[in-house]
Amino acid sequence: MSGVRAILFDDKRSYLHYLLGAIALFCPKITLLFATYEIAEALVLWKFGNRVERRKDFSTTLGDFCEFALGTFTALLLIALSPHTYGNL
Ligand SMILES: [Ca+2]
Repeated sequence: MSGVRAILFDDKRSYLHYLLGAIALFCPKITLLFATYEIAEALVLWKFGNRVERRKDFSTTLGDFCEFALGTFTALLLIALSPHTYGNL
């Protein structure tokens, strides 16, 4: 079966990605650092890994970005739904 797959929460670092995504809402520079790290990691594995590792790494890298985005989305949602925010409406 072909297509693009994102493997989410595949290891313990995934929770760190999620947390970093939430923190990035308050410190956007983290997004740049995270993206740089993920792209560098993917390039190293693409250059030196075998075919299976390359395909798996693309899915896990995409998953890492999704975890990060989910963390940001969760933080945004919690802020939007907090009573403090409603108080300002
Ligand atoms: Ca992951």
